[in-house]
This record gives sequence, C-alpha cells and structure tokens, in this order.
Amino acid sequence: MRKKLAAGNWKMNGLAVSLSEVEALIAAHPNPACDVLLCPPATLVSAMAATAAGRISVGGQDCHMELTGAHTGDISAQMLADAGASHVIVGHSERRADHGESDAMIRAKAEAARAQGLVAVICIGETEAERDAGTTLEVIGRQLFGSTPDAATGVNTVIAYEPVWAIGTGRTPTLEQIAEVHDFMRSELNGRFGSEGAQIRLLYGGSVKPSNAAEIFATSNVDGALVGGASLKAADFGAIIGAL
Ligand code: G2H
Repeated sequence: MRKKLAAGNWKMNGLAVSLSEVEALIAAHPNPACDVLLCPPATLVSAMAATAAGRISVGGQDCHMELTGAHTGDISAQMLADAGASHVIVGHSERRADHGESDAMIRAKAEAARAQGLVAVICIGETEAERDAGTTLEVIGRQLFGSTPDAATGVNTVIAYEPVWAIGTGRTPTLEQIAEVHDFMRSELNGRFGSEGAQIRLLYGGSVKPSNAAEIFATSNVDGALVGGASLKAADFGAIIGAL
C-alpha cells in the first residue's frame, strides 16, 4: 500500500517571513492522512527544517551529482542533508530547460541523493510539441528509464509526472490523459524493478490546485501531487492536503 504524498515546490519564491505560513499549515493539519513535503529555496531549508521539527518533511529543489568540489553556486546532497532535508527534487523541467540537464545527469543526481540518504523526487514530462506529435509515452518511457537509478526503491525514490505544458499555466491534462501516463509508468516500473517498482510513488504535477486536487488524486495510479504555485499559500496547500 503506497501512502499518498503531498509535495510542495516553492521554486524561486519565499523569504524567511514565509515560514510563518508553514507553521500555520502544520498547525492546521496536525494529523494529515498523507505524507507532507515542502521544498523551499536552498536558503530556507535549514530554517524550514527547524520550523517543521519532524512534523513534515523538507527537501531541496536540486543537488549536484558530486559530493564536494569546485562547482560555484551548486549544492550537494550532503549539504542538503546536513541542513535538515530528507528529500530533493531532481530533473524538474525548469532545470532541464534552464540548465540543460540530461536524463543521465538527473540519474547521477538521484544516485548522489540516495548515497546521502535523501529521497529523490525525479521529475519527467513531455512538452506540448511532443504530446501533439503523439510521442508522449515514448518520451515518458525514455525519461523514466534514463533518469531513474538501477537502485531505485519505494523508499529512496518518488517519480513526478509533470507535463511541461501544464506547469504554471493553469492548464491540466484530462483525467484520462493523466491515467494513461500513470498506468504506463507503473507498468514500466513493475517491469524493470518487479515488486519493488510497485512501491515507488507516482505524483502528478502541473497546475494542481484545491479545485482539481480531489479528482486528480482519485485517478488511477496517482499517489499524490507535486504542487508549485498553490503550495505557496498555507490555505491552498492545506486544502490540497485535505483532499488526499
Ligand atoms: C509544476 C508544479 C510544481 P505548478 O512545476 O512542480 O508547478 O503547480 O505551479 O504548475
């Protein structure tokens, strides 16, 4: 049985003052039915972990594939763990686009995360052009295989399906389109990892909000959500947590 996960990705938003929202969120949901994860900017990981005090999980938004070294501006999985993170997002489409990250790089980052005891939240998703060309499942299959380490388990890995055209746009796929991709991912993971693959949680991400969360969560093989914009407001993210 896979426990549902509500994960928030603050992206490059949030200042220390935003942590009062986190306390309000936790106080309003003292016993959530799902796991809750928030991934703030790296500058806030330590403070958010202190605020959360183990009541919710805290994660980074990216990590370098190396442990240490001359990589100006980058952050290692070890540093995130040291700051109190338990998870890290890798391969978000914004990083794939902004920083030219490949599936091989993302797999290496996920391996670096696992080596430091972090759960890797690996993001994959097709562009609008790829969907229009009818290649969605081909793209998803390639990214899923290429970005996921051979040692992936339900404990160290979460997969997030985020169609690029649905991110921050207010547009979402139909429930049938979400189910098609999630059923495909589940089948691919079962084929590659056997019974362990069945334990890997599959999140949907892309314009999830209080008004559409319940129906998305009820969709086949959807084990939760990776939420961007709606995770920035405690009331909205709380409503999404309540829908799980
Ligand atoms: C997709 C998502 C969070 P939003 O990027 O990862 O963002 O919910 O704002 O579309």
